[in-house]
Amino acid sequence: MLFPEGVAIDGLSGEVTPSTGRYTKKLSELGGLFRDTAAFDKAVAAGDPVAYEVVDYRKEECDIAFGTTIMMPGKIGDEYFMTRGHFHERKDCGEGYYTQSGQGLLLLESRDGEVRTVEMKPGVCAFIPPEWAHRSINTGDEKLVFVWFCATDAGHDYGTIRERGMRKLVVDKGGKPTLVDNPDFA
Ligand code: M6P
Ligand code: ZN
Repeated sequence: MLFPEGVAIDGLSGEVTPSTGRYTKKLSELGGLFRDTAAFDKAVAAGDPVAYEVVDYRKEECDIAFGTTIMMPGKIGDEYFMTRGHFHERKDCGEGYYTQSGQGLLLLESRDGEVRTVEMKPGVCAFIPPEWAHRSINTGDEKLVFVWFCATDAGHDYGTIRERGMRKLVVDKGGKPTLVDNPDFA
């Protein structure tokens, strides 16, 4: 039987207490994500920094799960540190991202090619509808910390985005995050 409990979420560190799992994505695990491969190789060789960390609170016997994502600031070429991006395997599952600290941009793309962005800033909860791929991008100089919540069995479909990329990129143009066409979009 599951029992209720309060879960503390620290909005600055992203720590979840108690948590049920966590993983860290180092830059070297994100090969193919950034266009500037020379800058990527250089950053990996120079210490392979952590790009983001995901902490979760999930119980397989329950339909909802939540947790945090802690994204480090950084850039590879003119692209900011970002998550891999995914669709959900379950076609009826959306997600919410409630930003607690930092600054970012959520890049979304529907199955039929619509593109939208939602600003990620403290106090804003982004609604991610089902069948929209989503990638979070830390456009600031500090950690970007947000709480996510979705169905426990929503599932991650990474293949689609990994194989053909997203239609748009968010790049630093003169210090401003700017949405541009992805020249490599297949
Ligand atoms: C959010 C949630 C997680 C996801 C994480 C990292 O925290 O959507 O489910 O795993 O971002 O994103 P990705 O898995 O695309 O690298
Ligand atoms: Zn998701």
